[in-house]
Amino acid sequence: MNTKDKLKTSSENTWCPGCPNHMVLESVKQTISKFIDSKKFKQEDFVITTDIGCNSKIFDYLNLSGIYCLHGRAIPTAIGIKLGNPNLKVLAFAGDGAVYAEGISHFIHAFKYNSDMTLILHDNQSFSLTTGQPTPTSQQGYVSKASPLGVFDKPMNPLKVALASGATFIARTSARDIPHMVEVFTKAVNHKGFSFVEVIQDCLAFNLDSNNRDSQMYKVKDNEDKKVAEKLASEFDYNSKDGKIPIGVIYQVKESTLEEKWPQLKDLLDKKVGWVAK
Ligand SMILES: Cc1ncc(C[n+]2csc(CCOP(=O)(O)OP(=O)(O)O)c2C)c(N)n1
Ligand code: SF4
Repeated sequence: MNTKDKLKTSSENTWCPGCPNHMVLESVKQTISKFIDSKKFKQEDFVITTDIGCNSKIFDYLNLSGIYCLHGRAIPTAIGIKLGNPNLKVLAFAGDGAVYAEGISHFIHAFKYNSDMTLILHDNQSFSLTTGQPTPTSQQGYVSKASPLGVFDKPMNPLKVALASGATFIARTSARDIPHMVEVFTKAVNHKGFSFVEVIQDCLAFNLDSNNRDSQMYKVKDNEDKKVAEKLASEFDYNSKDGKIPIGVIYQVKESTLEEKWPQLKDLLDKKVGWVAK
C-alpha cells in the first residue's frame, strides 16, 4: 500500500459532490505523503485538529491522530498538543466562520505565540454547514436567510489582521489548484513557527456570488518584505469581483517559536521526545 492510501479512512464522505473540499483533502494527503516518504517524519508524527464546519469533516477522511474540536477552537487545541509534545507536526483545519468570528481571539494570539504549527483556513465566505449565514469575510450585499436585506458591513481582511498581529508566515492558495496547494502546504509545514494558509474555496451551495475568482488570482514569488506583504494583503478586499488576488507565500520571516522560547519545551525539542509520565 502506498503512503497516500495509508492516509485514507473508510468513513463515508458527505461533502457535496464537486465541493472543492475534496481537492483540499487530496492536496493534504499528497503533502503529508511527501513528508513521510522522505523518511524525515512518520505518519504518527502528524496530528490534526479540526473545527466544526463542512471543512472540518476532513477529520473523518484522514487516517491521522487528532482532536475534532469545538467551533472556533481548532487553534488553541493545536497549541495545547504542541505544549504536550513539541516534536509533533500539528495541522489545524478550520473555516472562515469559525476562525474569523467565534475564534478570532485565538487567531490573533496564535501569531504572538508563534507555535510551530500550521493553520489551513478554508475561506468560502460563508457559514456553509449551517446553511450559508454570512461570516466576517462575506461580501457586502450577500443575501442569505440570516441577512435578507443583504450584508451591510465591509468584510474584514484577515491577512491584514495577521500582519498586524505579528505573523511569521502568511500564504494564500486556491482550492481549485491541487499543485499550488501542495506547494504552499509544504512550505507552510516546513516553516518554523505559526504558518497561516488561507485557501480561497468555492461553496457550491451557498454564497455562489463569491465563487469563480480564478481570473482575479495571480501567483506571487515568496516574499520576505513586510511593506510588500502589506501591499499584497490590501489587493483583495473580499468584496468585489474587481481587484487582483495574490496567491503564494505573501510573507515569511524567521522568529523564535513558542517551543524555542520556553526552556522546558526547548529541552524536549533538543532531545526529540515528549513529556514522560513519571
Ligand atoms: C460554539 C458553537 N457555535 C456555533 C455552532 C454552529 N455551527 C456549526 S458549524 C457552523 C458553521 C461553520 O462555518 P465555517 O466555519 O465557515 O465552516 P464551513 O462550514 O463553511 O466549512 C456553525 C455556525 C457550533 N456548533 N458551536
Ligand atoms: S455546503 Fe458548500 S462547503 Fe459544504 S460540502 Fe457542500 S459545497 Fe462544500
